Amino acid sequence: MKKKVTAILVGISILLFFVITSCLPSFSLFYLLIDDFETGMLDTWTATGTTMATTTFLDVTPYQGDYMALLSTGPEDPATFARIYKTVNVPILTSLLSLYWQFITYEASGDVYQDYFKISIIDSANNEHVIFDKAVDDFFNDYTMMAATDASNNEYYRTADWQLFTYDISAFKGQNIKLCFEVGDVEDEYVDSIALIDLVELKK
Ligand SMILES: [Ca+2]
Ligand SMILES: [Ca+2]
Ligand SMILES: [Ca+2]
Repeated sequence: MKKKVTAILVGISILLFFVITSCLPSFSLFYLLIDDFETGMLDTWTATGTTMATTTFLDVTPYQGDYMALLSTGPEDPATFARIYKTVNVPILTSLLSLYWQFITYEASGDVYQDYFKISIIDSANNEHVIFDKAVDDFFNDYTMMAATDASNNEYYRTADWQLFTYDISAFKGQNIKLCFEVGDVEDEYVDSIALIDLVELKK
């Protein structure tokens, strides 16, 4: 009888565990919201350069909710790069890093000013794994870039829409990693580029 009760209690506990973990996505072993920037702050990130959570930038609004992260190589010269990173414990049952991004640049294609946007993972042994790294010409070659002008009538180009980026993060399960985003000027300091990021998640 005692064994039967114990078995039932164990069964109920397991059931409750799965119900609770599926109802509380941010505490689940299967899911971790790294950031959707809806607090309006980047205070959980270590930041260098011009970085912020913002509601709009030029003609772009967030992919999700009211806020997105912005990293810019401007506006104060000689701002040359911006970076944010945070330490994340990768839940053992997640295998996919998923996020949305846009790249905006005042540079033109086919020149030496190959400003870049890079995403990297620094593992628990402090090794950097670059998982996304594109420069101005890559964006023009690989994506639809739209031309527009800002309030000062300066021409800029931007990816036509939010882009989904996913990466198989299985190799880092259970580890404390640093997830880093960086945008940088190349060759000059004065013509800037901007990366926008939203809805950064780890999924099953
Ligand atoms: Ca958001
Ligand atoms: Ca530049
Ligand atoms: Ca700059």
